[in-house]
Amino acid sequence: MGKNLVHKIIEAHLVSGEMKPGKEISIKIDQTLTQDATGTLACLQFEAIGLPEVETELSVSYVDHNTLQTGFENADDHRFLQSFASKYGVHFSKPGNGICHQVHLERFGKPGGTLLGSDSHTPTGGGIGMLAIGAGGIDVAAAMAGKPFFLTMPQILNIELKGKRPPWVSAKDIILEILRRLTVKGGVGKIIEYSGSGIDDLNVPERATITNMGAELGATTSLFPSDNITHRFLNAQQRSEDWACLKADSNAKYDESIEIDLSLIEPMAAKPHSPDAVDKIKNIGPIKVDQVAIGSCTNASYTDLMRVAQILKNKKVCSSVDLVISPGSRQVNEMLARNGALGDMISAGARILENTCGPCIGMGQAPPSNGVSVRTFNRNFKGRCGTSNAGVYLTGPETAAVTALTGVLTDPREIGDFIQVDLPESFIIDDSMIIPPAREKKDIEIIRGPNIKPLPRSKDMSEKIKGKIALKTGDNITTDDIMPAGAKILPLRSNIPAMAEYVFRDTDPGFVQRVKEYQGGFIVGGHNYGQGSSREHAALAPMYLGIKCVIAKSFARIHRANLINFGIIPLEFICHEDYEKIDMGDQLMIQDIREEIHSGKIAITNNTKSHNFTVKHGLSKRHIEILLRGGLLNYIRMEKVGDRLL
Ligand code: MIC
Ligand code: SF4
Repeated sequence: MGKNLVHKIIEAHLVSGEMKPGKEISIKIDQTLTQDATGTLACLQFEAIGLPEVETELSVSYVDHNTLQTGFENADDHRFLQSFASKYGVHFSKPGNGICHQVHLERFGKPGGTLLGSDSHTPTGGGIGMLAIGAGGIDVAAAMAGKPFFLTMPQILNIELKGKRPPWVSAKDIILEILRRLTVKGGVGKIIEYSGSGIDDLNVPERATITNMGAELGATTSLFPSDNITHRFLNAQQRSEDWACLKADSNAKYDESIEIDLSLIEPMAAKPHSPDAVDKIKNIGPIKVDQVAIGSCTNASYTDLMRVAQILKNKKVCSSVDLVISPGSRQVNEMLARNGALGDMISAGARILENTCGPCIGMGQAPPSNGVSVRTFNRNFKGRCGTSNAGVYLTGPETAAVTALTGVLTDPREIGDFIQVDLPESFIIDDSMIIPPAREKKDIEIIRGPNIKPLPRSKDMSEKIKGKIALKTGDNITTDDIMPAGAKILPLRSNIPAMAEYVFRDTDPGFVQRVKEYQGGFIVGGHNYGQGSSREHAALAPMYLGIKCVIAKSFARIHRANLINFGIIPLEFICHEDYEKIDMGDQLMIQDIREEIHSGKIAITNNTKSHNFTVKHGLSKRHIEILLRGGLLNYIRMEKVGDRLL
């Protein structure tokens, strides 16, 4: 049997372990990416590790999330990040240069390489044939320190795209169809490898739209082969030397395979409040829309926005709709400005925003009360847009643009002939907003504003854990639920004590008060606890509040890793009836946890209900060591690297 592409790339980077699904492996990381909202902590953690310089081939620090400078906090953080980058050998992409994933794809991604990013949409790089994985900031800090990245070897799911997509069916519709079939849990424990004749019709940014939203499937990452289409894209970015032809062997073996006939796909939308609540636009019907937002790392490439501009050309946005457009990068924006497309958008009545994440993470442009917003983004979790009673529909850019004109959710096929937009022969190349690190690093001073507070440190695991259940949740709790974002809270990302005041704000406004009264304790969750973003604040802030264990039916990958990294023990129900039997406020007790944790199963006593039950954890030996030491930072600092003790 031949090898699939994922196995080829992992094999070339394997540091330890066996490539058997479920086994722990570690891989060498070639490149890292951080963004400002998760990057300040990653930088503090790198500093705490204590190396003079990063040890990767390339590390880039992007500022794209927190650019709404309503106070000094964000601007101070930007200065900190820039001085850190200069001192430690990291490239710094200034605010306004674009969204990390879009810029990384344009300027740095390399087929066959590995990329670890402190953002869950790092798999966007899979569109260029890179094994690109999202992780918590501390894992990225460790990779910057030259350490391998540890993960559970996933199963490889082959999605074969067959047939030809009909006109007006976009890459977004393809991934929405996959989400409809597989759900937000369907990719957990898997890497998705795309193949089939259908991929010949998808350019690199379109492939990146699909791998980007693999994050919504819960997949570890998603990957396309690197072929002539990849070569053409890299050539247009004046990077043809970075190209390599990469594909699976013809008789490659996969753990699982599914086929998708592209000719059957129609324009789709994900309905509120989950990316997998997908239906055909024609089935949802012409609901009235208040806002259309086009942009994000999913759908703000040059070809996406050119098609939007062509649809808007010589037309006017409906009087009851607010249309906002945020280009994915400065390169995209400048191309549109120079070829006149930006003028077409402005003339139609679009509000042009910065080249940043913006409304996607609730940094402005919250829809009106009970409003309907159609967005080309990747997440529509309740409240993420900034208005808790608004409904967000996720669509492709064509649907969004047509909807902005009609004022109701509209299938783009209704406007007539398809508008063909090709990738340009060459993009405008201007990397002047990417600042390389200093040559002489020694004397560079790190500039810290008052918003940057020292990292809270966790302590060694105690002998026994006794505490109350501070919250019991249902399935699919997101990290946006645990640690909300938005214009008010995001600026506090470097200040954990301040952030901790907002944990579970929208899900349960009484949580923080209660957990303080309880002096910490337990959280109980359903399936897929912690899906969504990579923000380690969703583990660090509960740790700061004294949470010791989360017991859930199952966990999302990155959040589980973040819990371990910050010394919170992720435990799983063996018998789901035990989940039913416990309630908020119950007092739980785990005796001899330091001993018991080695056995894989842990006995818990519910003192309130006089009930005993057993949970499992599936932690590796390394995870257990990390937890015993109270978290990854303490663990790394104890480890020897060569003959140095960090
Ligand atoms: C998101 O889309 O939720 C974010 C904001 O990009 C996060 C990172 C963060 O919380 O800073 C992500 O996807 O990892
Ligand atoms: Fe930014 Fe949104 Fe992409 Fe997250 S999903 S990186 S907030 S554009």
